[in-house]
Amino acid sequence: MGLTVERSHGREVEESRYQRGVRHLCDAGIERIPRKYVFPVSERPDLGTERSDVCYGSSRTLKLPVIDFAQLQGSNRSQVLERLANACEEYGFFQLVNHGIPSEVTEEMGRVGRRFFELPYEERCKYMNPDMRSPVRYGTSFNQNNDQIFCWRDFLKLSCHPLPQHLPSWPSNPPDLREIAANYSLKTKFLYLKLLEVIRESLGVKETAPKSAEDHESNQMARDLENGSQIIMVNCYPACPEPNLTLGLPPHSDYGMLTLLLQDESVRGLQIHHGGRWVTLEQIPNSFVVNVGDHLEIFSNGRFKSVLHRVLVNPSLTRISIASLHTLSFDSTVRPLPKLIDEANPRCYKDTDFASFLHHISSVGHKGKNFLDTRKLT
Ligand SMILES: O=C(O)CCC(=O)C(=O)O
Repeated sequence: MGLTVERSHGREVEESRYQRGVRHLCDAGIERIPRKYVFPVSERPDLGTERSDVCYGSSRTLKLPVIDFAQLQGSNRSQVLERLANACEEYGFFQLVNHGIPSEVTEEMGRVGRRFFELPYEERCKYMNPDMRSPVRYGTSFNQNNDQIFCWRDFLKLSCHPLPQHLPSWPSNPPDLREIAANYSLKTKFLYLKLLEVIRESLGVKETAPKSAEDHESNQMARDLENGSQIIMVNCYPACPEPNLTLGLPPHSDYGMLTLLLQDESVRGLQIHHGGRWVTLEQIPNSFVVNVGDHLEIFSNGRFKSVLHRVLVNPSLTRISIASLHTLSFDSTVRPLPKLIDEANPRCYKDTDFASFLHHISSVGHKGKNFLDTRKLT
């Protein structure tokens, strides 16, 4: 009896250690990863024999289609629109260059994100909060309340809309984090809205004076998108002594319309599921990796794909990435665009909203594309 109580107390102590995050675990110094982080053999990454730090996981790499944002404003617009639509259909991802956000803004954001994770645990943990709905959260794994196996990631979540409401609750340390992240959020929101305009055009939607109920609905949606949700996730994947046994993030799709991802230029790690296998994305300096989320897959009635992706960890380098996730406001509804529904292309998805996604992940968890699957009409 005494032994059982002691064991269960030991497990609780271990569990509370993991709840403090990977960075905290690594600060204590470890040579092997605890069992809590070991994925089943079938879910582990195949890292081959590659051992160099920067090229880690590079045995199968992929160059994403490149979209030159500046060219969308010029005479090549229709060709770029076509390339964009093809990328969203075939890969669910593309790489955006010449996007107009100065490199100082993106570099500062990456640096301040890194500095946040270098703060002492006592400072970071002020923002620890197990409630997934909380607008500001420092946390670990994917969903630390539900995950049986923890992934090798800590994160800082910053809700950005409306900014004046949320800004005062963002971390006050590092002292310049609020200013840098606020500037970054405004610039990425502007870029997202521009991109979405282009994406809607590539799906055949034009902003016109409303002539029909359908036009009204479409214009209402444009307004909803402007007032929509933006969440910045600063992801930190500490160097891992056994990267072949775990993942920084397990396979998942993003819930929203679009995600603009700023990758760590010196450490690869993002893999997408393409052509039936996992491939590591090659990086292009000064670019964003942009991906289609579940809401855009629904809106496009399945034409654009919200593709599974996951993250590898590195044996000796800490990787930082900044994901800016955009979608409708919390209570707006997304549904397939009526223009894209006909006899040959019947409606594929039920109406959905952000609130039901949050309810789904906090109760069932988020594995693969399981949320999108619940929205499918068979
Ligand atoms: O770190 C990355 O490269 C990807 C991050 C990601 O997939 C996410 O935040 O959902």
